[in-house]
Amino acid sequence: MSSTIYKEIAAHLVAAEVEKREVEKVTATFKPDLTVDEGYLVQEEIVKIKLEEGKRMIGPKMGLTSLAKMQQMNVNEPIYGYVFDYMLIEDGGKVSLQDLIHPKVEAEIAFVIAEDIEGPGVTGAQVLSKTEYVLPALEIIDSRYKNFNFTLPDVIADNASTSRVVFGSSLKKPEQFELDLVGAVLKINGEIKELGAGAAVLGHPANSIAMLANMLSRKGEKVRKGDMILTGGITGAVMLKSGDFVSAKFDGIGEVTFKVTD
Ligand code: OOG
Ligand code: MG
Repeated sequence: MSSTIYKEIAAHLVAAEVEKREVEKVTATFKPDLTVDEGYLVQEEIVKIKLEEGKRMIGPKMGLTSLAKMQQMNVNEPIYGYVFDYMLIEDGGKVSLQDLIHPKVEAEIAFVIAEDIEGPGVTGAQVLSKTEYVLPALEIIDSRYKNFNFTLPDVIADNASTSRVVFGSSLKKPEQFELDLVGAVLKINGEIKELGAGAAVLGHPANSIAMLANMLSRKGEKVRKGDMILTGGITGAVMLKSGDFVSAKFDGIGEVTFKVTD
């Protein structure tokens, strides 16, 4: 099939993001038989549009890597998407609801990669030996689809709902921790909303990066030195409202916060 339809769907989803309006899922409109591979073709077109607009890519991210997330979104496989510079919010910074559609937040452990990691066959242990730092992160997801209602190909096409990312300012060497045993607490206005441990993410967050490297290898790509990568929400995501003060704390690793405004 010609790539026109993927370009058309990509332009439609980018317009929804830019105009801050929700749209019906692709499988209910453009293409009921959209496959996972085609979802990634649409995602690639979105990446092209952003790069053509002069946006800088920060790196890939993983999503739907914990049971909590898979159950909440009613899908059963991890996916990846891409983070761009305009999505970054500084630690302690502000996110305005006016810039977004219906944002939710999730607590994640992020990795800074020390050396290129090329699949297939990459293991979590290999990832750890090529990791410079780990750090706390909060991802603000904002599916362009009405009510976050999507199938696996839909959410892949929508760049995995990626919208904003707050990376924490405390960088730690990974060998100081058993990342699977690290506890995570997500609070809003001081109230605990979700909690979990690193092991929620595919047994160990490093396994998420290994899976990413193995998935990227299918199209001849790799995880790159310097990439700062989200490994996926440890718990379910929580809806945001104006005035929320959001914090995620990871035992020994540190805390990351932001504030929600109108
Ligand atoms: C898809 C994005 C998932 C994660 O960390 O699991 C994701 C969604 O839930 O809308 O970023
Ligand atoms: Mg996420």
